[in-house]
Amino acid sequence: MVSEIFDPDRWEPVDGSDEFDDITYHRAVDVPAVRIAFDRPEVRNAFRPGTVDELYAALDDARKRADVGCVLLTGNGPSEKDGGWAFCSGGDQSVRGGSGYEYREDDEADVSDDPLVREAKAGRLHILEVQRLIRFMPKPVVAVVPGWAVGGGHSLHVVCDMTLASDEHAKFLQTDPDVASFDGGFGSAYLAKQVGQKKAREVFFMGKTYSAEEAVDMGMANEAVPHEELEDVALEWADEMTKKSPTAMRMLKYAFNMTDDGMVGQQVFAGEATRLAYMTEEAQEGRDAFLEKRQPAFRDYPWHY
Ligand code: S0N
Repeated sequence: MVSEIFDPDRWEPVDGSDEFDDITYHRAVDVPAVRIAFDRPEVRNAFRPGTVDELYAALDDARKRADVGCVLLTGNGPSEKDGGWAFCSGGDQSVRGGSGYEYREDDEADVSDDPLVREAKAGRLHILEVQRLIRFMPKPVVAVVPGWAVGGGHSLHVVCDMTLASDEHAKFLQTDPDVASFDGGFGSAYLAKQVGQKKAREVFFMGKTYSAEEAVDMGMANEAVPHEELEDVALEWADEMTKKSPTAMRMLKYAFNMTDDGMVGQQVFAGEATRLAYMTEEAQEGRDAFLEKRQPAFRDYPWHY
């Protein structure tokens, strides 16, 4: 069983996804969407370095697929041990070393025999690379939260484009300062853009647990739905979003990002504008003129206003 609320008739495993140990990766049968799920319910879906490697690989695969328009990020459950549900409880504290999270013997994602590669990978905080991948991928990523979203797991839901939560089991909690950790990037500063400065400081400084309804009221989650319906509604959202113009969706995501992302946000948005400009006859005239060693006939093209 993948997860108690997962409908096997609506999904098929992505080729090669059986290589993953800590996540599952499926594509929907009738919607151009994928489902990527933490699969460590016994530790509330905490991520160890290998989990993050796998998550990055699956997200990057989804990013590059031209036939995928939406990514659903979730957590499998419940825990067989105690029935608890989680989206993700952040960094696995049991493998946290002196300067970050460490690969251990049972973490099979540490594939390199090269000691230099092993050293470079030691003590990593590369969940931040995953955050950037979510932020910059040209399609919506929805956090589908069936249970606890805590610490680095809370930061992941914050950086996702939208958050859908189980009204029964979803709980939102920031424990970073309880374990001497701090996400000073999207997890805190971007959260403040969503819920306001006072509330974001409360989330981190007080470490209160918020229900799905409270998260919606605060503006950090979009909707709370009955637990059993969570994945169906997530697919409905993906269906809705993937019926819209891929170009418009991409430009909108980057436009929303741009005001907060500085020069990098401008670069990403401008790259997409350049891609669109390349599709015009005017741009193709520039290329053809160069290849034909002649002056481009740009005066044949209108000065639009
Ligand atoms: C999630 C909590 C609230 C659930 O409580 P509950 O339901 O009472 O269950 P427990 O009995 O506590 O847990 C069940 C089992 O799961 C294990 N477990 C839970 N969370 C973790 C975890 N994060 N790491 C390892 N194990 C975990 C429990 O130990 C228990 O196991 P057993 O049954 O064997 O006893 C509650 O569990 C809780 O508070 N968990 C800890 C949450 C936490 O503090 N997470 C870490 C926060 N920090 C980060 O995530 C940093 C991440 C990071 O890499 C980062 C670095 C730099 C910049 C940014 C970030 C970033 O935040 O992204």
